Amino acid sequence: MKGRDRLRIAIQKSGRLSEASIELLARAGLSFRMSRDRLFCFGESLPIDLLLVRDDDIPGLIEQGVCEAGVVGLNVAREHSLEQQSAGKDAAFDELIAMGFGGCRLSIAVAQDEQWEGPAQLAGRRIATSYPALLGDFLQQHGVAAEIVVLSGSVEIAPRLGTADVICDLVSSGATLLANQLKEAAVILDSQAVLIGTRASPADERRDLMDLLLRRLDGVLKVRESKLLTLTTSRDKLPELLKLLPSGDPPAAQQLVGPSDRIALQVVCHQDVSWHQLEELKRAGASHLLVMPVEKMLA
Ligand code: PRT
Ligand code: ZN
Repeated sequence: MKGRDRLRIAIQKSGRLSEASIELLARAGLSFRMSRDRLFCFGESLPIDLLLVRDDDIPGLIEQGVCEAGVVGLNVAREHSLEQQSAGKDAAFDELIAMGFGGCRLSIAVAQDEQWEGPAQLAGRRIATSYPALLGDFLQQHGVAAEIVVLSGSVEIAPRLGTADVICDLVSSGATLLANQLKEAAVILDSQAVLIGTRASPADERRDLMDLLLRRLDGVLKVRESKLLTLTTSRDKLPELLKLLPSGDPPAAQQLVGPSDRIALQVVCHQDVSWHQLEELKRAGASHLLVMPVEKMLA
């Protein structure tokens, strides 16, 4: 049978991950033409197309071979893998790249006035969630027997409705919990959007496309996290400053113009540089500190 020569990636059609997924793929040099029914995006710059679907369908679509990769919350990927595991099957996808957006936590939340002392407190209680497999796994790891009440949405109102005592739901700012007189008690999973992809890599042109995509996304994500830090200082302060520099590439030093011992330092840092770090550097003798975003990088 002839292999396929176009790669398909499934992303969320409309929701929290949609815009950021398209934006990241665009930064990796992919451009698309949207079909009229807005279910498909034809890849124009590369033979990589997008399927626009509900996030929960993405793992299954990869398993069925409809697409080779997809962007989902780690919460969705892990829930699906655990479900497959308990049905005696292996998940057909790997978690390939953490995409750096869609950050949230899957957490246990209890009433604000409840004193939280640990998971043992959940024994015998009713816990509402849309993530029964992840919750079940957490309870099992802690040797706790509780009743899992599966709800597909509005989990946070279950305690008020009397259908559960406790909830296990996604939290980002925590405002929803607060509005429902609940508080975050224990984090079950730290989540963010991930690119998942077929475990068995396709034996045709799609394999090279997948490699190219992964390389480019890796580059885009590295650049996004990187900052260029420059500062000036006097030569005698250098040893102390080098100890304080955020982790990054080896710094470059240049003599400043004029008859002085002042030098300029330049370093590509692999993460954001905080105000606190800048203040520490200044105290140790740095001045003219600048932090700049990095646009493109080819190491
Ligand atoms: O229609 P479809 O099925 O595709 O979308 P969906 O409704 O299932 O998903 P969507 O768009 O709500 O979320 C997609 C993914 O975004 C989730 O699977 C998570 O990986 C991620 N994500 C990040 C979140 C949140 N942050 C988040 N805050 N998903 C849900 N929430 C909920 C939270 O549970 C609360 O009810 O948003 C509400 C606001 O949160 P607070 O804590 O800021 O108040
Ligand atoms: Zn969904």
